Amino acid sequence: MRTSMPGLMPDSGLGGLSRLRVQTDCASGELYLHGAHLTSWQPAGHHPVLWLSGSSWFEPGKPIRGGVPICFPWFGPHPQDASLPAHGSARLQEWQLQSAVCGDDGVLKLVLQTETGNFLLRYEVSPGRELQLRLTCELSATAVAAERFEAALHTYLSVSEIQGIEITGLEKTGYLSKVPQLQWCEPAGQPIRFSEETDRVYQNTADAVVLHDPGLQRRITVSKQGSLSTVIWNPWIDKSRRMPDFGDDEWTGMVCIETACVGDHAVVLQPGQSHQISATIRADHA
Ligand code: TA6
Repeated sequence: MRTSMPGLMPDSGLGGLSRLRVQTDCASGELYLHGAHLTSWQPAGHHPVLWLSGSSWFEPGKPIRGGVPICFPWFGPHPQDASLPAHGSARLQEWQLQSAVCGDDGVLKLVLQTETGNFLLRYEVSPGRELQLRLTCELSATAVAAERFEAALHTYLSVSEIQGIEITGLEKTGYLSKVPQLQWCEPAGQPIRFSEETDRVYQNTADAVVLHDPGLQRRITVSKQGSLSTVIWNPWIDKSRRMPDFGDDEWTGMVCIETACVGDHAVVLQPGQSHQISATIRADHA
C-alpha cells in the first residue's frame, strides 16, 4: 500500500507500535494499526476532541485506553468465557491499511481492514472538520449459518470538567444502568449530568447526542447510523483507581459517548450479508 500521501506520515508511535499521523488544513489526527485505534483528532481551531489516558498501554495484546476503541464481536465481558478480552478481539488485532485518499474537500480518508472469525471488518476514518467513522462488518459467504455480533465505536471525549458538562439528546430514552447494580431505568426527562460513576446503555435510540462543555466553550455532537444503542460512561473515582491503565485523577477530564449495537440491538447476519455502523463527531464553538 503506497502511503506516501501528502498529509499522511506513517511512523513508529508509542510502544513502537505502527502509527499513521494525519496533518491537513482541516484537522490533525493519529491512528494506530493496533486495533485500527484512532487516538487523536483535533479539527482546526479547536482543542483536541478525543481523550487519551496518560497511563494507557501501547503494547500487543493490550487495548489502548482512550480515543475510539473498536468493540467487536462482543461488548463488555465475554458472555460465557471471562478469560477472553473485554470488548472482543478487534481492538487487539493488527489491522491493515488498504488505502489513504485525499478528497476534493481536503479530508484524508483512511480505509483499514481486518478479519476476525468469519467476519471481514472494514473501517473508514475521515478526520476532517468533522470526524467520520464507518465500520462495515461482513459475514463471509462461506459461513455455514447466521451469526450474531455486538459492536461499538467506544468514543472517549475530552471535557473541561465532568461535573461541569451535560449531555442532551437522551432525555426521552430508557436505559440499562450497570451501576450501582444492573437495572432498567425509565427516561429521565432531563439532560445527563455527572455526580457519580455512570455506566448506561441507552436502548432503541438512533438520535444524535450533544455534549455541552461551557468550560471549553464548545459543543460536541455525536450523530450516528446503523446503531440503536448509545452508551454513556464515566468511571468516577473508585473505578478509575482500579484500572491500571487509567490515571487515578483522569476521570474528571473525560466522558464516553459510544455508538453501539449491543444487547437487544446486537446484529444477526446471514452468510454474505453486512452491516454498517457510522458515527459523525463535530465540535462547535459555543
Ligand atoms: O462502555 C462502558 C464499559 O463497558 C464500562 O463498563 C467499562 O468497562 C468501559 O467499557 C471500559 O472497558 P475496557 O474494557 O476498555 O476497560
